[in-house]
Amino acid sequence: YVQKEGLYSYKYAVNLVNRLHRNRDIKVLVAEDSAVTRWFVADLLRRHRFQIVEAENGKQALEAVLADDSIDILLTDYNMPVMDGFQLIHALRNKHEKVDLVIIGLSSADDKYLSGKFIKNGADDFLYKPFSHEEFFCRIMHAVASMERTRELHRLAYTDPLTGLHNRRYFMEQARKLITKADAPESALSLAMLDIDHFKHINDNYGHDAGDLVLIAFAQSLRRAFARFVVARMGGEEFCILFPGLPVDRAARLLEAVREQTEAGCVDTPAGSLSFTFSAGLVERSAGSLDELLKQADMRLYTAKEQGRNRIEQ
Ligand code: GH3
Ligand code: MG
Ligand code: MG
Ligand code: MG
Ligand code: MG
Repeated sequence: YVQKEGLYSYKYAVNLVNRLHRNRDIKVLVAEDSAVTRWFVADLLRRHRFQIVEAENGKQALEAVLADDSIDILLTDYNMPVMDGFQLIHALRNKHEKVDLVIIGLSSADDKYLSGKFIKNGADDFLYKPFSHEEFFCRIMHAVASMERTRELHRLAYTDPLTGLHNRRYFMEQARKLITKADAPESALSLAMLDIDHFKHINDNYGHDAGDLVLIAFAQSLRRAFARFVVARMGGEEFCILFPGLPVDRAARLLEAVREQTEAGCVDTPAGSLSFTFSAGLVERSAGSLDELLKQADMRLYTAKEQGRNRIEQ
């Protein structure tokens, strides 16, 4: 792999090949009214293996982004007919709350103020036209790196490291969103709070590592059974599931199947094969807040425990 300065090292070349391979998953929208510039930019991007979508003006670009959630990066010109670059960015950032989309403005070098205006309107970066290939790729790869960092940060912030399920933070955010969205009285929404029975005994008798394996196995069965719903580990051996669109009796039937399956199954650990059960409190959304709903679910869970465990209280 030769460049002006000489040969790249083997390690650099391998990194580059991997990078190019990953670029295949990244979709870039080029919004530019000049066919020549659009072709030039798309050609550069194609060389780095990006997926490319093109738009001839701001309106087309806006429609493309709204119709296709998989667009990761927008490269936009300022001066375009129908809708210019600033109007486009403004609509995306403010009206449609597209916060994850990386936006890079293309400014002509003869207007020194454009770059600042791009950033103020919500662009992440800008490029003066004409640009060198080197700068173009540096800017794009910088944007890709920052996009990947942000996504990784999101993943870490919303995932429980032991089980890989969503965590409490994710659950609370989603629940709050869904509860306000499902405000129409006809759209049901159920919430279940699950807690493994006598989990302390499992830790005491089989060891903490075996306890961890039980949590992982339980999380796996919840993920499989409730793939369509929001499942989260709230902490310790407590899990919550949100069932948008399901009234309690239907959510109860689904949960009951998992309760039976859990009771009948077992988990293999180095300390031996062990079985466990769980209890759950199940509620349906009424007029109250999320906190009230959680409190109610917790009370029912407490009742399920009092009444002998391994049961679902609704
Ligand atoms: P109950 O049936 O009333 O729910 O009894 P319990 O023993 O399940 O409940 P308790 O709250 O007394 O004990 C929960 C235990 O879970 C205590 C804590 O040490 C353990 N625990 C919390 N997080 C973890 C974890 O990540 N791994 C393991 N192995 N244990 C954990
Ligand atoms: Mg233009
Ligand atoms: Mg407990
Ligand atoms: Mg417990
Ligand atoms: Mg508990």
